[in-house]
Amino acid sequence: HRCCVLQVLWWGPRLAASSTERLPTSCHLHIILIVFQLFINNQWQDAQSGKTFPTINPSTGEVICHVAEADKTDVDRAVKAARAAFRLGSPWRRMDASDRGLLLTRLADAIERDAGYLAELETLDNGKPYAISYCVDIPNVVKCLRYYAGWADKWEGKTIPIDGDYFCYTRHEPIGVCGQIIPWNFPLLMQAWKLGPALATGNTIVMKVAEQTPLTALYVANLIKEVGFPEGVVNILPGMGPSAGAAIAAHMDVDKLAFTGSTEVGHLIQQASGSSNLKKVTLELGGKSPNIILSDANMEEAVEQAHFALFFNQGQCCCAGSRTYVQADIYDEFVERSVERTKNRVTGDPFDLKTEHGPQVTWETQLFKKILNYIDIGKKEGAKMLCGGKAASDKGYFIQPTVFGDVHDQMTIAREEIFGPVMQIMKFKTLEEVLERANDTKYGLAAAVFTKDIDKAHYLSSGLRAGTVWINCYDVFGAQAPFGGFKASGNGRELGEYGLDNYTEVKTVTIKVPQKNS
Ligand SMILES: *[C@@H]1O[C@H](CO)[C@@H](O)[C@H](O)[C@H]1NC(C)=O
Ligand SMILES: CC(=O)N[C@H]1CO[C@H](CO)[C@@H](O)[C@@H]1O
Repeated sequence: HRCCVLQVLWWGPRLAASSTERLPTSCHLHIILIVFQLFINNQWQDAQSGKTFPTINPSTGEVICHVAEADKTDVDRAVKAARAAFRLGSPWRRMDASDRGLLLTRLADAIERDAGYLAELETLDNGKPYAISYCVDIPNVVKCLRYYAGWADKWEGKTIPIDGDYFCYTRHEPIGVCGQIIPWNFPLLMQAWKLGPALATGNTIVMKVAEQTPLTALYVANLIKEVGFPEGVVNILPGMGPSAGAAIAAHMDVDKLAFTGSTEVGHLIQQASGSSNLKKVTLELGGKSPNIILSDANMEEAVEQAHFALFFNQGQCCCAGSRTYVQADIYDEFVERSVERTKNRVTGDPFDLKTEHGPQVTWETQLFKKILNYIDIGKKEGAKMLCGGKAASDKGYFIQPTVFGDVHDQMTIAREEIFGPVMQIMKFKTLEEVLERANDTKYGLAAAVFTKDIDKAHYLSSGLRAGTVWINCYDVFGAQAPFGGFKASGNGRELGEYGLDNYTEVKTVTIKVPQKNS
């Protein structure tokens, strides 16, 4: 294997010792390599400044390794490489669409081949339970890339019958150099959501990965090179938002920016586009998604799904069901059962296959401490804390799964995105009332309804102002179905055929058709 290796890490033996079921180890030797530099033009490079930053294991608070830290000059280098790769006549621009699809398929195959290793790395760096990394995140990464591989040679324009003696058609062209900024809650999956549609449509990429969780993306960079993507098509930069992220957002030679993260930063990104080159911006931002449980719902399933809707991924989901509305006549029973379920949530070492709940990703004030602060505010504002409420261990960034009952709509914990394992349960009486209350938020990412009554399901799903509505389920994603937000939850859609639109420029070509043979 010809990659340049700065440091080598191997956690294999440690995992084998801590898990009963050893997952596939058809691992090839080269998959143990990971480089902690910037990936620019298919080469591993140090940051020009020489700076590095530590990435932390959230289960222990210990430093895993130091990673090169990109800033503006490195972004410039990466954009130059991406621009050169996009030039007309370049190998990437001349490549058959079917071959672009094949490269994506091969990337999916390589990720699948190395799934065990990638899942270990994801859990080490992010803290999510290994069973989730291996059984949820990685398979969805593979499916997403395969789905978009299929689109590469099927994304067609139209012929249009305009008036006059003209032949008019549209071409779906790539937008160009795409900046992509991805978050730390699903590092591999968010990387795939961004790579898939951008590459299927023939763009080139400068991707900033989250400084909290850079490792798996760098590993995937290796695979991108291995499967044969031409130089400069994908460039991957670990770095900080205010330096590397801001430099991409304000760059005059970046044609499009796709960002997933907080609404706060979404405002900055959109402004940076407005004050630079009006690059196209798609945003997938925060949420405070309502999950509405009607009294006719299957109680056991509703309790389990509402629990999952909030606590999945330690509550670190943009679409978390963080306002649980329960109809008055089943409210008491629902609350009691939810508290019981939450107390039984298995919290601990994410490498233990029984663990449901790992640590939060970081200690930084904006995450771990912010969550504990929200819990305090909840108590002060008069919500009833029914379980949890504290840090769960003195080592690592664990927070006890926490449930609040008797929450009112105007309380801070009912309005702001907590992004942690804190559940808010509210009571409602009528459907009209709950619809008004559910929509009364600046966000509009997702919503859910639990009921056996199809009329009620339709009434609520058509009235809810959200990009995704789940009925009798939660967090069901498919690469085929679009995802994105109404209101301050974002612009544009990811996944599905709709996701291709936001990586495409439509070019109208009109040709005069002679009416007689000259
Ligand atoms: C995303 O694509 C759709 C369909 O072309 C378009 O209407 C929309 O404006 C795009 N959104 C953004 C933010 O680019
Ligand atoms: C605050 C808000 O947006 N309320 C709306 C919620 O949705 C219903 C039905 O679509 C509207 O009537 C409300 O105005």
